Amino acid sequence: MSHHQPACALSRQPVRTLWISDVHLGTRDCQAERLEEFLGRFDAGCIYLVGDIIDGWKLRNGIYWPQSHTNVIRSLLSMSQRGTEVVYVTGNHDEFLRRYSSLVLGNIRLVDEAVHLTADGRRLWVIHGDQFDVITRYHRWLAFLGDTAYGVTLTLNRWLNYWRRRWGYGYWSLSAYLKHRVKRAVSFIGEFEQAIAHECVRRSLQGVVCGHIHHAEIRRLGNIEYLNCGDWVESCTALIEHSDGRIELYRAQSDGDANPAQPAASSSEAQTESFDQSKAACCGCNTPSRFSNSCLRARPPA
Ligand SMILES: [Mn+2]
Repeated sequence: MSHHQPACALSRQPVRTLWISDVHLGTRDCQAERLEEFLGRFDAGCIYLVGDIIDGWKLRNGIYWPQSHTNVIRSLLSMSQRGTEVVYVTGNHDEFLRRYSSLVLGNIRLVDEAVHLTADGRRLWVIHGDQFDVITRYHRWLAFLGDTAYGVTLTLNRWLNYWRRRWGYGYWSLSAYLKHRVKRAVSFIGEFEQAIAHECVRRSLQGVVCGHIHHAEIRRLGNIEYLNCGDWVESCTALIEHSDGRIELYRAQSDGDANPAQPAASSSEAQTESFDQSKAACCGCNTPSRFSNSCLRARPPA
């Protein structure tokens, strides 16, 4: 477990917007401590919670709700008290909230989707994304089944990393690895991205910020900017908009060191992180690469 050091209020980095998704509060695999540490680093004008923040599917099978999960909610509420606008975009795991959509509580808004205007004038669609996943949309039973298999992988992952830690190795996500291999192979991610980008074109928006597939990424799909927040179950990723409208993909490093500006250290784990980072910060190519890592080139400055 990482040591929890609440950032001093004065040292919070001012940013225009934060996006996080797929936190899955109410499940054992939610990395709530790391999220809370992340939230404490920034003073944001607006934060979008891009769905699957509270996992209603898991809460149905008995409550799992440790203090760290309450702390995340508390951090979000105190951000809103400090003046951060909070937009909660519902996802499929928190679909129980969808019946309250368009609820407004002070500067907290509950919506099914939103349009965000960046500092440099781009209009981005903010939506969880399950609406574009044929599996969750048309085969709910399959989605539940997949959810169970996913849960098993995450449990294996916890054990694996317990032993890796004991033997002095860094954190390594089995489920992220499997998902990358398997889902890429069945072209799940590619189709999801294409479908969502297509809808952006139809709505004449410049891009989309979504979550759902637990795969953080910033890439161009034709004329559409595709931004995925990732998750706080495995990868611990978020999107940050700076005051000039530039959007950055943030990856929390394990064990408390979460400074994205820092170059990777020499441990094997840090190398994995920087490998992922360069991949995520791609890319000039328009074709979704399903079987290769052809997106390893650095992204040209926008
Ligand atoms: Mn989802």
